[in-house]
Order: sequence, then structure tokens, then C-alpha cells
Amino acid sequence: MSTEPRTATLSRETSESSIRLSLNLDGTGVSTVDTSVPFYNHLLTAFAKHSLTDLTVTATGDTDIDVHHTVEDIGIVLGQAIRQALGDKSGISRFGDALVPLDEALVQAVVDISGRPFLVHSGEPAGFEFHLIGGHFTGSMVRHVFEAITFHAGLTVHVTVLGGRDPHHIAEAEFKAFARAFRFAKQLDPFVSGIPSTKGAL
Ligand SMILES: [Mn+2]
Repeated sequence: MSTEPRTATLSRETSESSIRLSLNLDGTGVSTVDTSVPFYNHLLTAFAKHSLTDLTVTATGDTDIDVHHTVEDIGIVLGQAIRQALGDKSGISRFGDALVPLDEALVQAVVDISGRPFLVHSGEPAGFEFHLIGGHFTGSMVRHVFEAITFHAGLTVHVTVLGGRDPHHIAEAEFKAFARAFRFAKQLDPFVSGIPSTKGAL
């Protein structure tokens, strides 16, 4: 089993956003999240808490245009940091799944730390993508963030919204379900020796 600390610290500067992010995959879910996008702070705080990942994010960007660039770019950096912190993936459970409600909303998430980026995302109710949650966070960005994380972390992720009406509940349940599935996938399993793949690499 790997004894290397599973941590990463990354910075990313572009003309559209400025991001500094650090995480510890073997944390307790402690977070300090200041993205300048309030509802996204809420979602990332939930991700940290329910995946038992310690997470610090400081970001600014051209949110006067739209929150899109800043939100997406943080997703990219979070994915890159997850990939880096996972290292060679020896000793991990690899697979995780979760079924998480938030009142009327119900979301299933399945994560495979496969090294092969693939997102299957379905079930958000019609019009969800156009709703401005908190008056600033477009519903469409939920899938877009999962795309960014999945692609840059090298994860296979299935997120299925099974029910829900309130956009805040649905978005939050999606992040909690993903977080909890990721928690189990990344955890070190004492019964696993080496890299959990028949081909010897993930
Ligand atoms: Mn985009």
C-alpha cells in the first residue's frame, strides 16, 4: 500500500481566471472554499465534506461577464489535482457508488478510478440547465463541472438524477452523491495490494 501523502497543490492563471487549489485525499473533509461564486462554494464545500477530502480553493475571475469561466476552470484544476494526488493508484478500492437524497431529490453516482475519462450524466428535469441557482449559477454548469473533473482526473463517472424538483436540491444532491462515490473509490483498501487492475496500470 502506498505510503506517499496523497496531496496536490496547483495554480492556474489565464486571462479569464486565477486559481489556487490544494487538496488532501486522506483528509477529514475540512475545507476553505472562496471561488467568488457563492453557490459553487456551497457545492465544493459539500464535495469536500462528503468525500473526506481536505480542500482549499481561492479563485477570482471574470465573473462580471459570467461565472462560466471561473466555475469550469476550477473544475479543471480540481480534476488535475485529484489525478496528481492519486499517484499510481496502488492500494485503492477503485470503485465507489452512492445513492443520496436531499428531500425530494435523489441522485445515484458511480465512480471508477479507471484512468479513462468518461462521463454519463442524465436525469436532470427539463429546464434545469437554464435555471439560475442563487441568481448566478446556471444549472448547465453542474454537468460542465463533472465533465471537467472527469476528464482531467481520468475518472469514469455515472451520475443519474432519479428524482427532484428544486434546482438547488438537485445540484447539491448531485455533488454529494459524486463526493460519496468518490470517497469509497479513492479509499485505501487493506485487502488490495498493488494497482487494482488486471493490466497492472490505471
Ligand atoms: Mn465551457
